[in-house]
Amino acid sequence: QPVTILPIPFDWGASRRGADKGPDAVLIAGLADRLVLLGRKFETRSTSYLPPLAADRRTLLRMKEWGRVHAMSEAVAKEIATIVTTGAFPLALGGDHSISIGTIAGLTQFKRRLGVIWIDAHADLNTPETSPSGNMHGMALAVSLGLGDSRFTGIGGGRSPKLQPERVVLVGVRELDEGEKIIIRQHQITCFTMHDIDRLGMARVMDEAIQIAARGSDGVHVSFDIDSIDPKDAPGTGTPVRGGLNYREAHLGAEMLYSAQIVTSADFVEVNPLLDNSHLTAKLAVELIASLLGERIL
Ligand code: DIR
Ligand code: MN
Ligand code: MN
Ligand code: MN
Repeated sequence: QPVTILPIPFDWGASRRGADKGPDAVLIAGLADRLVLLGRKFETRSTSYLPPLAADRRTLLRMKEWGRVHAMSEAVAKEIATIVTTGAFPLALGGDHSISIGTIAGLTQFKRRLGVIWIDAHADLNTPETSPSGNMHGMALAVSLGLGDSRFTGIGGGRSPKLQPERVVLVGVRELDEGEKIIIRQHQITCFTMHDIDRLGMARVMDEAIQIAARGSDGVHVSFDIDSIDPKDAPGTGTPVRGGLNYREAHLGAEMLYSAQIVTSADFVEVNPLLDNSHLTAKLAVELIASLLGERIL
């Protein structure tokens, strides 16, 4: 299956600037060469589908830059839907994690029972009411579950919620806001924290995550926030949290996802090259994408 890379240079869902340089950083770090080595056919879309976001000044204390996030999300949903109709594997390069509002809205126009594996230090389950920051990248998964402002839960047309909580799995979580803990309990969302990974090991956690996301689903979307990985290995990200996945745990997860043959689309988000002179983080993203798409040690 060919891969279509969709660069989404957008950082208004986060408080620090620079994640909009993520797609370029990942492409410069050699993503295309890596896919050629893998023998995967691919194309890279231009960013001309994005409307002129700079002119949009609509903002609210509890939903910062919502005008720009909204315009981006609608454009991304449309573009992802187009990619799905071509039969290609959509690979979205963020951008901050608010881009997943659009990717999931686009995918679920076709996949009504989409499973999601959300690999992240955070849960991104805030609503405007629970968010301490007002940053919309912290609301992306909530929006996809139909929680929050209707201008966002309805992105991409009609149906909300886009996702069913029983097919959503969080992996790598270690920093939750109080309101997010309540939402996880209320909706019984499966959440494998770093504590679980320490106790059970990454292999067991991924086996269970794959089962839960794939059960009864018509596709599985992997939304990979690079801040899930320990800041020692992924320093270039806007909200680093100590105690994350190590290099091999992250690869094992990606390799197991490929082996399971369930993944139908992916996002790689929150790579911020302005915070990483070493360029280590973008390189790591390339390696993980390769593992997710079938690269093997032997
Ligand atoms: C925090 C941080 N929970 C918020 N979220 C981040 O602002 O809602 N998500 N950084 O990736
Ligand atoms: Mn910027
Ligand atoms: Mn995130
Ligand atoms: Mn995060």
